[in-house]
Amino acid sequence: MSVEVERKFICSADTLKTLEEIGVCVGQRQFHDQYFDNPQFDLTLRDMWLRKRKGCWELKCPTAAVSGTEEMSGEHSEVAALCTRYKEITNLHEIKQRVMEVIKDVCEDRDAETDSSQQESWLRKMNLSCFAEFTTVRRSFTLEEEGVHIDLDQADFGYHVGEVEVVIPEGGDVQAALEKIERTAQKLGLTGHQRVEGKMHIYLKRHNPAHYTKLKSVHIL
Ligand code: V4E
Repeated sequence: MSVEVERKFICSADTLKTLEEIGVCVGQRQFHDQYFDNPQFDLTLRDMWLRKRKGCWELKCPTAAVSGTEEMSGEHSEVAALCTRYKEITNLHEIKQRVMEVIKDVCEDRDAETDSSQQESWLRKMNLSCFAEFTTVRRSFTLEEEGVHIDLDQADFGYHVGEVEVVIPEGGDVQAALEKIERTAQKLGLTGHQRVEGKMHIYLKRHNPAHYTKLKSVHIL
């Protein structure tokens, strides 16, 4: 299992120019994301994000609380505050297990009526349906700094956002990842001191403001 440490940023014309100078564009692709939850939003209210992209499932979950040995110094805590950290689970069996631990309302009869999409009967059993979907055009860059990946996303609802990302193994060196992200942010001339909103923030504000407000009130968004 891996952990994604990531800082989002708004990509100004100047930032783009710098990125094109110091980074290598490794490609552009387009994908459609569908996010799933039950009617009570039991997953997202636990900061768990179940997604299907290009036929593959992924569950992003919060990492365990910062332990004593991992405590951040002042400088690191500032960087950490701008970043998110999520465990990424891509094994479908494990995803189902994790989701089942949270969703108590599992009903074996729910798929009795139709078997048109038998493969995904687990979604019906757990009463999961798509609550958000959008298409993204993504340009990806790498930098000389090892393990740093930069994506520039353009969502089909008109939001542009960049992210500097470092993926580490579970239990890996979070501080080293934060340092790489900080060095990259400095090279790109990023100045913001507040977390930048992701695509989901903007999508939910527009399409499900009540759920957006709920997630904000419990500090998940
Ligand atoms: C974790 C999360 C969501 C799932 C999507 O995560 P995100 O990294 O924003 O999307 P994307 O398309 O870049 O995924 P990738 O291709 O890197 O796998 S939706 C909302 N969250 C929580 C969240 C948060 N609380 N704060 C910020 C800044 N971003 C996401």
